[in-house]
Amino acid sequence: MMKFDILTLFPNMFSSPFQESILGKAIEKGLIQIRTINIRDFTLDKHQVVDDTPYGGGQGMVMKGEPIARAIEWIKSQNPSVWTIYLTPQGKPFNQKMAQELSNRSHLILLCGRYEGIDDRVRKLFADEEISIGDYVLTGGELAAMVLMDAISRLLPGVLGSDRSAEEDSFFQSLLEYPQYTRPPNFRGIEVPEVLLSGNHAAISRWRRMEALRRTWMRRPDLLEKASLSNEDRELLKEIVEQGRGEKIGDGV
Ligand code: 4F9
Repeated sequence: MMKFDILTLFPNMFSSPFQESILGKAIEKGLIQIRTINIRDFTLDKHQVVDDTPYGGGQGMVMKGEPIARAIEWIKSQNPSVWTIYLTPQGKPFNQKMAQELSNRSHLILLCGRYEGIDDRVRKLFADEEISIGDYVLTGGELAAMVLMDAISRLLPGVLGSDRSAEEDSFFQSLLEYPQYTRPPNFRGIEVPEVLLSGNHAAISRWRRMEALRRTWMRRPDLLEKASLSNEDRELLKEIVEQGRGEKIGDGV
């Protein structure tokens, strides 16, 4: 069971996304628990002020440290070993390996900033880890927190159907996915590759590995540098390179 505590000024942003589909089921089954905590509830002043002007001047507002600190301390009083993540463009770029590592924890705090960010002292004191989901600026960390929760939750035992094999996942790790087809066999003049209808599982596996390598070579050659390739993979890749990079995205591959 994974517990997510989301610290946000906008808890309502989290109400619908996790009631749907696979994650909704995961909550029903008790595999994940999502609690939203409104940072404003941890202010001490009459007007519940959560932000203030930046020292040194400049655009916008900065989230005050005290309400965030008090909210995190309240959670830590329930579980001292909770792991606190701050979502920020200045953080470490999120990837599948980080999702896997985080899925081994049992309790995460996802701290979502708004405005021009949070007082740097509360980040320094309380953030165990800072994560970015990409090089762009959002209106706040909330959508980034949702991305993390989705990527982590689907890795937890029982969340996806049992037909998804962890072995297959690791076999294709750091490669792009091979193309998928379903009925009909001819769709608007394009046939399903014959091998997929052959029932020859060894041939199908080889074809899928080949097409995963081909797509990765064509679209994300940077991923191949880090991929752990077998000798057979290297043979397949040689074939692909000899066939040429050929078509671009949108040309049908
Ligand atoms: C957080 C952007 C994580 C990318 C937080 C504005 C953010 C973000 N990854 N943007 N607040």
